[in-house]
Amino acid sequence: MTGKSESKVEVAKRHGRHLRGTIAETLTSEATHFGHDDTALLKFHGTYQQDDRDARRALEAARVEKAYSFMVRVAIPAGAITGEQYLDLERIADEHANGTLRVTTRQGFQFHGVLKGDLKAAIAGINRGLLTTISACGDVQRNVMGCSAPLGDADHAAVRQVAEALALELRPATRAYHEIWLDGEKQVSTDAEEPFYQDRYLPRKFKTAVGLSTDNCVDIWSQDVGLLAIVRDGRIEGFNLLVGGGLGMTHNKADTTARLAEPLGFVPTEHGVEAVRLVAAIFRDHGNRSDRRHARLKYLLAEWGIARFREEFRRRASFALGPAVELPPLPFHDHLGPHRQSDGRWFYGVFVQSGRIVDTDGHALKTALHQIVTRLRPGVRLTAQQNLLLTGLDADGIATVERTLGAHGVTLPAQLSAVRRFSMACPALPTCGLAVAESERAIPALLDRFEAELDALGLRDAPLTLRMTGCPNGCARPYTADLAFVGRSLDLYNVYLGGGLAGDRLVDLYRADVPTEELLDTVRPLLARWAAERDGGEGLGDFYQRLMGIRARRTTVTGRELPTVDLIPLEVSR
Ligand code: SRM
Ligand code: SF4
Repeated sequence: MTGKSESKVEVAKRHGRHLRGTIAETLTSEATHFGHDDTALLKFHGTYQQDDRDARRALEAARVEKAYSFMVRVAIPAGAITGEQYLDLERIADEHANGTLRVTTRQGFQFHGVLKGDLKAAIAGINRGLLTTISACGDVQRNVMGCSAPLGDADHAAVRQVAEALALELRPATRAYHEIWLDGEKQVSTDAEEPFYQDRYLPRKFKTAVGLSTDNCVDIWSQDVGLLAIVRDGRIEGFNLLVGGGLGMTHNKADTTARLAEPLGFVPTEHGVEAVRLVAAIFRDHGNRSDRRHARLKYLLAEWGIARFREEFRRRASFALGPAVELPPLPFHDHLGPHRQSDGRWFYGVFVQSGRIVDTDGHALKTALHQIVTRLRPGVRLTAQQNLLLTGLDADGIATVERTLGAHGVTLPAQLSAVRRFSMACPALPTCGLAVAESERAIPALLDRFEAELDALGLRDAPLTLRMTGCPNGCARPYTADLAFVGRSLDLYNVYLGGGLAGDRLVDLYRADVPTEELLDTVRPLLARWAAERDGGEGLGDFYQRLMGIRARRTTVTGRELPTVDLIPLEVSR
């Protein structure tokens, strides 16, 4: 605690009677939208009040109310659902939202454009399919990530079990969700209702992932807390517990930082869930509750240092925390295309650009997936790269998947360029209330241009993560990418360089305030040098680091970085 006064959101939580507020009353009233406190509480229920940013100016000029609608987020531990659940969600998107489904960067699904009158039906429908939206947003543990590849081996199965156990362990206990959305019996809120979260929940969002030393597909270093399973001979020997990662920052604010998690110690397998609960409890009791900009766990780590945090953890733990296991850089797999499961069946990873499942001209991904899932009833898994895996298929099933995708104009993974395959973009405009620039709508054209350039340089298959966001909050994890464009204001981006697929190094600010049209030009000389001088399979971020003579792994970036000076002129050396 800081001794300063509570932030407004803290007050709303404390007065909210364990997430009830006046949500139920507003829901049945004529009001078109919710007030401030309810809007804060609604997030814990998995929904954000938004308005159409494209229409804002015209409505304001006409002195008409904003065009309100809701984003609804489904929390799916380790991104695993059944084919039936997928079809349910698709139907809800058609009946109650804007007809699209969006795979998120944390392996959840989002609906956009849900009107207030549809909100209850949408959330109730999601629950009827045995999924939930509670704690998909809000100051609680968010969707627990875990490698979703159904390889069928012991370590992948264990990751999913731990992710599910963690989700249950830290799910809010309040009955408010059932009362409001599922017509549960009304109860009076008491102090005993939330034994762990109490009346104010956590100071801020809390993000957890279960990773594997054999695959960093969940970007484990950017999480508040990571359980990194140490895998030897296909068995998990325990977890390295990582704490204090987080990517959001604010432009020009040096006291806001993106930060990678650091190892706290080694935790025996059977204590993994307890370890995360302990970290959450320390955060609950000591996190900043007056300034939301500094309320994430990473700022407590920065303030205390790892040694004090470890001491507090040991004081609370019922088990011995060992020294973290030293690991080489973690490999990364995107799981796209056909892969064998250990039971002899197959799974197929489908590329979903920016996670958006929609039919557009000549690219009918939504229809293709509908046909495949209806016909083959595969399992469905969502990946942290906004893609989707279809599981439990036989060899004929793989052929059906490829044929159906091809017939609907969906490019198969083997034909994708690396820059497209590894790309990610956040939703930004027109739904995100915090966006200052385009992202999801801008990235297709940008990728077309990058693809043409990289093809010409012979770099079509060279590993390159290009990530784009409409503001510095970091929702598509730009600060661990090889190359990132982060919105500064409409049509202007900061260009970052130097991360990579391993996700264990943060970027440098390379150029500030670059117009959309000049993004490619800005990095063109560097791409040319990468083509001419790259060392074996070296990725762009690694090449950039070598060029700049940077050896150390960079673990923090602040909102007030200066652009990198070109230490070496960026002409192609001959
Ligand atoms: Fe995020 C806020 C979308 C992953 C950092 N994020 C938002 C909101 C809810 C905007 C808002 O507060 O009004 C965005 C909704 C936009 C829309 O229209 O849908 C939004 N975030 C997303 C998603 C959908 C992006 C995507 O392309 O998939 C991701 C949902 C994941 C999920 O299923 O839970 C998403 N957000 C992330 C990540 C990446 C991750 O978690 O691995 C980050 C960076 C990691 C981190 O948290 O530090 C991230 N989002 C933020 C922040 C900055 C938080 C901070 O402490 O600095 C905000 C702003 C905030 O919380 O105030 C934010
Ligand atoms: Fe919105 Fe910014 Fe997140 Fe993009 S990065 S979804 S613009 S909050």
